[in-house]
Amino acid sequence: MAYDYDDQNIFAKILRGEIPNDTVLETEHSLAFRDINPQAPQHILVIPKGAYVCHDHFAMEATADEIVDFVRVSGQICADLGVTPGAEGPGYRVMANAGEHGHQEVPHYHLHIFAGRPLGPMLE
Ligand code: IU
Repeated sequence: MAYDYDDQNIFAKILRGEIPNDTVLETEHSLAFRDINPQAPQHILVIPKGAYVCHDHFAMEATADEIVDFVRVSGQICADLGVTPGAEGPGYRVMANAGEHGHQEVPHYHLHIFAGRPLGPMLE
């Protein structure tokens, strides 16, 4: 796989502190912040701090530490929101867009977490 990472993308600027964000959780390898245009009462984006373009890029080239940190952050957010079915919460959705057919708008890997309302069927 060969990915050209555009370091001028908006999330790269957020990571460099050039643009403000509404941070929910930050760790050594990951940052989670509120989506600027929320599609649900809770809409949080989780991004790795590393320069990964999309899900498969991250999954195949990130270190084990980065991957564990990222997945744990996503789970911690769900727990913090109180939406986990394991604690009798109402549930949530995690989703990652990739490339043109996936309708990815920002070319820095990000996981969407949606919660706070019934989310309906997965695809339009
Ligand atoms: P997508 O998966 O690449 O389509 O999602 C990009 C998301 O980034 C989308 O939900 C935007 O509302 C969100 N976003 C943001 O939170 N802050 C920004 O400055 C920009 C986009 I530009």
